[in-house]
Amino acid sequence: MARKKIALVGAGMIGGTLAHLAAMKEMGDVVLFDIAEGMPSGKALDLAQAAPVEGFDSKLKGTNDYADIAGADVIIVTAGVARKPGMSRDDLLGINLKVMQAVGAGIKEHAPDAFVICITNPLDAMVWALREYSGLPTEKVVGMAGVLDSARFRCFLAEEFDVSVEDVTAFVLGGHGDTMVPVLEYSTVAGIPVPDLIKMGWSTQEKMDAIVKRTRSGGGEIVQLLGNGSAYYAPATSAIMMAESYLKDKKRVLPAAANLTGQYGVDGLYVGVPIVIGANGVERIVEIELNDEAKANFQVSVDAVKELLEACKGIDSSL
Ligand code: TXD
Repeated sequence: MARKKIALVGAGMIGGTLAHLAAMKEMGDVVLFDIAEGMPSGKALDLAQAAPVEGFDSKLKGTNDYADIAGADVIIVTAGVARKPGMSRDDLLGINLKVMQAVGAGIKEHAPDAFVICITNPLDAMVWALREYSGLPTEKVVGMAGVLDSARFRCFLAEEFDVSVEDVTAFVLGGHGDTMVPVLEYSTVAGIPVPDLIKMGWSTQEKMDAIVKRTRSGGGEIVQLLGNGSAYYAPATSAIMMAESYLKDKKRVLPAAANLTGQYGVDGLYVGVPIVIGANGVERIVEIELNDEAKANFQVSVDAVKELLEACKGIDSSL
């Protein structure tokens, strides 16, 4: 049986970390694609030289040629540029939209059967554009943000409750970052919902509000500390979890940006919701009853995504 193939489009900070994780877990052979010359091959060679020490047999290859992603089972896209000082959100949108056009064409031509996970920001718009440009079925194209946002939330909750991160589950909806909607009623410690934990005296509503706020700006906190670039360890590990659920048909229930077709009253947009990821890609969209506050917050997220899509359509009228 042939080994699985994982193609990483964008071999920067997240791309390199994805390659390291995929190889260490022996998820399959790894191809690192980037437009930068030399760099993807350098990273692939460096990682290949870690193989004898770690004992993994995954083969690694760096490339500037889309033909090398042919036959990939999973493609994780981080290609693009991050916002630099003086650049507006629309400038960034215009540049990364062009990148998605190139990446979408490459995937369409060489790996139309892959399961594609998009990470490039602004996430909810870029995953939609990548789906449009690649022409892949909507259940085979998803965006990674919710796993990361909920991991940040779980990390802070575990710290506050002084319990293992493993016993904390978090439920988040909506867009990436500022418009993320944490649902406290469905966030738990070993099955006990957060509002009950507050009643039990484990924490206070004020502390929960502060944690929600910190989670929403979790990416910005790291950008400021790093001084050069954005988070990459947790984003990479989050995307790997989604890839594993697909490759192993685990049917994990994970928050991710998925194409909605009427769920939550939304049609034709990619928004963060809990989904089931299995061998068929997005196998189910989990639709729960939201309380009024969550509904209102979710709507803010949806409106923000709509605005971004309009901006994309303004830049490229073929969309
Ligand atoms: O939760 C989330 N979705 C995110 C998103 C969390 C953290 C970071 N998030 C976004 O991921 C971030 O705003 C960026 O848009 C992406 C990738 O972040 P990373 O830190 O890996 O960025 P790098 O190191 O700049 O890498 C981007 C690479 C770089 O090597 C470029 O040469 C390459 O993308 N690039 C391209 N590759 C292929 N094709 C094209 N056209 C291209 N343009 C640039």
